[in-house]
Amino acid sequence: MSFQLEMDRSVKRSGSNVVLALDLPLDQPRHLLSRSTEVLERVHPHVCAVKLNRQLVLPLGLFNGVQEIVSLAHDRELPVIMDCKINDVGHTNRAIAECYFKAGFDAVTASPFVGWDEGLQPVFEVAQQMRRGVLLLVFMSHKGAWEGYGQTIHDPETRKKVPQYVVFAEKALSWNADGVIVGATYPEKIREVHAILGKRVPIYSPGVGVQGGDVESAIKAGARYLIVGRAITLAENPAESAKLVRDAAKQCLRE
Ligand code: 3DU
Repeated sequence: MSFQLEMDRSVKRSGSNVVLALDLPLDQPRHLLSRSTEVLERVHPHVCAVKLNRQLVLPLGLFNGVQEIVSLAHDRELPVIMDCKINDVGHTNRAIAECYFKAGFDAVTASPFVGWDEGLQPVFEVAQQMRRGVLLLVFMSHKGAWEGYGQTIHDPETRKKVPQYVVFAEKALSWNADGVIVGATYPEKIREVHAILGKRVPIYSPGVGVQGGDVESAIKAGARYLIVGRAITLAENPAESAKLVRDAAKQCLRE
């Protein structure tokens, strides 16, 4: 089954389009592992997928602690995304993607700044071989995202002046990406990217809550999935917070 189909099924099954970013403050590895599994156990009925970050992989190790979390998510029927933002040269990119896929991850994130030839082509190749997904960063959620994703460039193919993120959205189509990332803090960018991608490539939007993004504006602009971390993981009641975000998103999708 393709990653996109897996996500569609998970949304139908869970009734949620919230991806839990399982980010927790640094701690002793064994505390981090038990806290991560505890949050996941509480929150899993209200989300459609889990996203892990290197801030968890580094202290826990990929084939020890992290694999345990991946298995737990799979036992709860949730796909797991590794937010590793791959951005090196091809042979190391391929090895990095392969490691995460062997550990059980269903998709990885990657940066289109490195290009296709000897860049992301090997990542898409290994993802296709192992039937996993690749999500491309198109416009990140932080303030400085403008400096890279927002710059105006001369498109070498058309020789026209275009915003960098528009070129990246077009690459998502031509490279057959399984999704793109556009920050919820820039709903106008979500709208523009959605106009390019339509229903073919879904938009995953991080930045809701602590970073200042808003559920309603992200969904109404065209985000299919919301990636939410600290607003859930650091809440007094993570399950309740996840439920609130899920219900707010559902409400906007109905309107
Ligand atoms: O701000 P939050 O705590 O909801 O976390 C957002 C997560 O999404 C976090 O793991 C971060 O690494 C990831 N992310 C962004 O915040 C922005 C991006 O453009 C891409 C990923």
